[in-house]
Amino acid sequence: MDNITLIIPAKKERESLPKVLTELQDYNVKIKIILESSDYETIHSIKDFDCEIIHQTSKGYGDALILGIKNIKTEYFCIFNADGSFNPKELSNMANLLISEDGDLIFASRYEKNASSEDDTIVTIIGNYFFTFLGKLLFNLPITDILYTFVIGKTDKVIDLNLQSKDFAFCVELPIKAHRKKLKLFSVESHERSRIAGKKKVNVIRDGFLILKKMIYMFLKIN
Ligand SMILES: Nc1nc2c(ncn2[C@@H]2O[C@H](COP(=O)(O)OP(=O)(O)O)[C@@H](O)[C@H]2O)c(=O)[nH]1
Ligand SMILES: [Mg+2]
Repeated sequence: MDNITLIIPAKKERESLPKVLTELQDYNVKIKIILESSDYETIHSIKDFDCEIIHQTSKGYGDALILGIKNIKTEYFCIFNADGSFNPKELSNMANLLISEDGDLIFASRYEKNASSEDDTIVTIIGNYFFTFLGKLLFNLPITDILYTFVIGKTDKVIDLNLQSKDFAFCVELPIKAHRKKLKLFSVESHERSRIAGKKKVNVIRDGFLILKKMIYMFLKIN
């Protein structure tokens, strides 16, 4: 797996990120953490780990991922979270599938058969099903969990998409643009763990609205 770079956006994750990086020491992957320079506590918490830190000049989850993508030098990339909810044990299965099925992007899914989430609440389950349904209805997306954004794929293909969303609308811009470019995408089952510590950064109302707006704009081809 030395040809995979994990891009990990992090915001105020001083309790979780060191544990995530400790767990990742057993895996032969390159790691880039993308965060704001002012996030001193998170930066300090990972000073002893072998990973690259990339400082954002702007803000936001999507902004961090776009910056991370621009800096990848390996053939494959993976979007990974700093909160401990993604299990690195799933990486090799995802990477093997990408290669054996000659896919471009694989989207892990909490809603496939034999999948689960310890982090979902009733509200997030409803939201996730709603946005995944909308993705199928408006864009015919062949994925079963549009907002999870535990994604592995080919670096050159994702760079080509020229992604723009600086906020959580990134989660829908990625599969919609990829499908429009006729990339080969599919879902694979995943078990989401609960976050280790710290606070969830997604605000259901604010970010739900931004995501809905992005989907409508993309459907109408406004941007
Ligand atoms: N750099 C950066 N990372 C962020 C931002 N918002 C969230 N993240 C990171 O993105 C990942 C997903 O956020 P999280 O709170 O776990 O989202 P949720 O579990 O889907 O509600 C985590 O690693 C966060 O630390 C942000 O504004 N900037
Ligand atoms: Mg999370």
